[in-house]
Amino acid sequence: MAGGDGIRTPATFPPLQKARIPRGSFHEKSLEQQKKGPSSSSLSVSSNNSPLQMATQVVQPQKSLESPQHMVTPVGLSESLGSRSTPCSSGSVGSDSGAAPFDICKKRDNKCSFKLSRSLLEINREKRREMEQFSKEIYLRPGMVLLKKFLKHDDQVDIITRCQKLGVGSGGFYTPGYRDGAKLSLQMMCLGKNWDPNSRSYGDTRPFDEAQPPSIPEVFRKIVKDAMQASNDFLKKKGGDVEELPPLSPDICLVNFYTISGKLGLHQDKDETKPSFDKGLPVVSFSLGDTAEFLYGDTSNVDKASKVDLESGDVLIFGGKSRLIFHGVSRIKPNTAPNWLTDKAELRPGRLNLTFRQH
Ligand SMILES: O=C(O)CCC(=O)C(=O)O
Repeated sequence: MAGGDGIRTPATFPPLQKARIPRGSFHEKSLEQQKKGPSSSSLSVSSNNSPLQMATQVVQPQKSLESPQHMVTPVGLSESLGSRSTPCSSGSVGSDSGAAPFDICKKRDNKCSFKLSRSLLEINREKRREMEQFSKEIYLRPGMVLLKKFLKHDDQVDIITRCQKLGVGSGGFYTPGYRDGAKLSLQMMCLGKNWDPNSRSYGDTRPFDEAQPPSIPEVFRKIVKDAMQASNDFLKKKGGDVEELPPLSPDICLVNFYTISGKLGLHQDKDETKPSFDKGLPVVSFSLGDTAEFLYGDTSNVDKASKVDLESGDVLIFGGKSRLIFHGVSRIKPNTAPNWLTDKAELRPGRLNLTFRQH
């Protein structure tokens, strides 16, 4: 494990409240706490007039056929980020041992086929509308590219279906929880290698049940490769001194399922190896289901972070100069998943996120 101390960890930490978590874990600190600073215990966030705010606008596809606009905005101080601590890949010191495996999909019929609650005609109409919004690349900053709507519809359904099946099996989703029994409203599963939130290190099995993480499906690797290719083609076209990113051969995938109250505090992904960082090997992130407000910046200061929406089908890549950016999820926007997806894949309300890395 490279990166020394602050692996996937914010730079500063508030006093522990409920959980007895090893000091320094980024799970300790909610976004709210990060905004307020280590000494604050208040839950509300007030002003939106911070001189530290930086506003950036880039192009984003809209729901209509008109000229697409994508907003990348600073994190407004007026935004209430709630008091929950960071979920999922944040904050686990235990598991839900004995509990039924978490199913990211709603109930299916006995034959395991999907029940459609809306007519195929309606679903196809919505799919056509979405396809007309063509995919698009957005340059967020050096080393950081967002591929809007990159994941094909069938691939999105396939990814959810595979994660659902893996998630209810051995090494599947579990509820990260605190030692005192407090639970977080987010589920996590690792593929390839296990990432242990307590030691912030990778291993072959997970400490609490010795389960081996399932392997990364080959189809997922192929999509990662295609996304890297698309990103580099885009960067090449951009020209100038824009850096292309080195190819990633992922051996780790963290799968997070955020419920609609899920969040993830600003942190860096620093648990991979030094050679991986030295080469600037990127993190490739798939978003499915409800939209996430994603924060990113050079420090763990939420007020200085920029914000971009990650919608279902989006692929975010950050490597090279952006490999160690601070990033997190400030909120999940309820009811924003495309209807065709929730109908077909029967995904629960919330968001599925897969981040691929190379150890
Ligand atoms: O959900 C996301 O988009 C980010 C996930 C993440 O930062 C992580 O798993 O380390």
